[in-house]
Amino acid sequence: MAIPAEDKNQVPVMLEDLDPEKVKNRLIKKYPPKVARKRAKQIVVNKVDSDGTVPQIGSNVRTVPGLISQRGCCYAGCKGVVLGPTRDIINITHGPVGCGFYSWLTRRNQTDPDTTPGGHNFMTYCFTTDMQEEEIIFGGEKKLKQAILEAYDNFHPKAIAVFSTCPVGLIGDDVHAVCREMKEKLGINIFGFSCEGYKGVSQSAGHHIANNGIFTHVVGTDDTVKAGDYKINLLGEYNIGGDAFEIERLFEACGITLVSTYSGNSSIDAFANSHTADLNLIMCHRSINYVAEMMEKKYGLPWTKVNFIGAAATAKSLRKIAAYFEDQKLIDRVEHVIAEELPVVEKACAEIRPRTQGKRAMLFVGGSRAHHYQELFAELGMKTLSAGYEFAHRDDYEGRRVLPDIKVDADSRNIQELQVEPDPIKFNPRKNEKEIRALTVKGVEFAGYRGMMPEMENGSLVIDDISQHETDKMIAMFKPDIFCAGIKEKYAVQKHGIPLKQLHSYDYGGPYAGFKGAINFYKEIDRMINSRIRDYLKAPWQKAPELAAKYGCD
Ligand code: CFM
Repeated sequence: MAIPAEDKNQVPVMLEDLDPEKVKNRLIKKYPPKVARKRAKQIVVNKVDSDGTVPQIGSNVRTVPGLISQRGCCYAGCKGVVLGPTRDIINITHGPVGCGFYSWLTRRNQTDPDTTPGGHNFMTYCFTTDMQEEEIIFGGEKKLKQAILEAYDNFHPKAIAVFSTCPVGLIGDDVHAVCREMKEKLGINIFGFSCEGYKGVSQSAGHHIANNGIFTHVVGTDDTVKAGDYKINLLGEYNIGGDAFEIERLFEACGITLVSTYSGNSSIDAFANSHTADLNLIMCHRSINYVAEMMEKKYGLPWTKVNFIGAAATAKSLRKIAAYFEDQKLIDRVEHVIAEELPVVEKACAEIRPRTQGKRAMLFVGGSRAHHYQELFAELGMKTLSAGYEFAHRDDYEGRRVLPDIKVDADSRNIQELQVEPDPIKFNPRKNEKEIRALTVKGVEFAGYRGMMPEMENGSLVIDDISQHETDKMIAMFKPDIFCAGIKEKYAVQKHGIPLKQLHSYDYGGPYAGFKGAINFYKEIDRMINSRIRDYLKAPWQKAPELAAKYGCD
């Protein structure tokens, strides 16, 4: 079937009716040859072989200048994503005021305010050195020391972290030396991050830098062993829209002790003794796999991948935890919780599903949600036509099995890899090799992640770091029923008459994790795709066709 013209009257086309290679060519047709060649590597027609191998996808490479990308910067990944949600560290942005101000409270990472005596919650504050020309010329270290001192005098926090913005790297301020000096002077934990916005190719570099810093300066500094039989850490869950609250509720119901979450609803004390837990669970592989790997090497803590997005995935993840601890009491309690909660979710889904069945979604988000949210859409009987990450690496697409084949380029080499050795005293393998093997046979896979592509249908288009141009083309060709992305894309997409669900901030909704979250999501998607509001709206060029020529593209 020929690819139809992209116009307002176009009826939705099924991807399976088209040759996906032709669709791909349509996406890159307008680019200059060099750009088209580069983008062609990042747009892949999915094909899953019987052993789970998928085609190679270009990812974690520089965005072509001039293309409108969804990506953020290294500073955003470090300060905003990984360290930002922790309530009781004073996070000082060393840089011009805009970097601090625009990264303040925009991610909807929620927290318990901690109203106990001596408890801190700095989430509602924005701390920055507000660099001026004077510091750019004569250096900003003096002002940074002053800012640390002022923050300390006013709040007496347990810890202060300093985040470098672009100019800091350019003028050569040594934030680490300043932090060491002030740590000595004030006697609290103070540490810095060289997470200048320009480092790496996206916020992914910032995740890595944040992981290194938290591991070096915080993890393992408190050996207090908490009470509880089944102690876990939840890594890569940031409590957007209250997701972590719902997951915490489930852990509590199951009798599982959560030592720390990296870093939704978290406190620095929890990171400090997170090495005393017995299992690391990874939600978002992209942003935090480094901490899991380093904790395994240094402390002997195994990690396993979980997913609490989707009702079935939630039940599966809870069962996985129970299987790991090999205790019938826990297994029974988890089964009891699932038996109590899952039918309620299934009932809600069954009511909504007739209205969502067969509808089509596209997801272009971050480094993990474009995968996880496909679960919820599948539960609603919906199809994911196309999906992609902004900044993920090949292992997030193709699975960790490709790790040895990933070529480390100059941009990645720029980000420090910590050399981690087993701790001479604290290293304690929680399971021996035999136990690990036996559990693997039972389906508890360790240090593994299959990636997004093996779980997507053959023929679906996987697009890394999608551009605005490609987004417009995809929408014009396929008219999906819903498009998932973020605030930067939201209104451009909605001008096509397609509802956009923000999968970063959840718009104003959530939680979407766990059992209760799944119900919230079903209802939200039903409301969005079955709203008739768009049928009543006409753009000026739809009312007056002569305007189409004026505003139309190719
Ligand atoms: Fe992980 Fe995230 Fe994501 Fe991410 Fe993010 Fe986010 Fe995201 Mo926005 S840590 S990779 S850097 S799941 S902020 S909570 S929603 S892009 S898909």
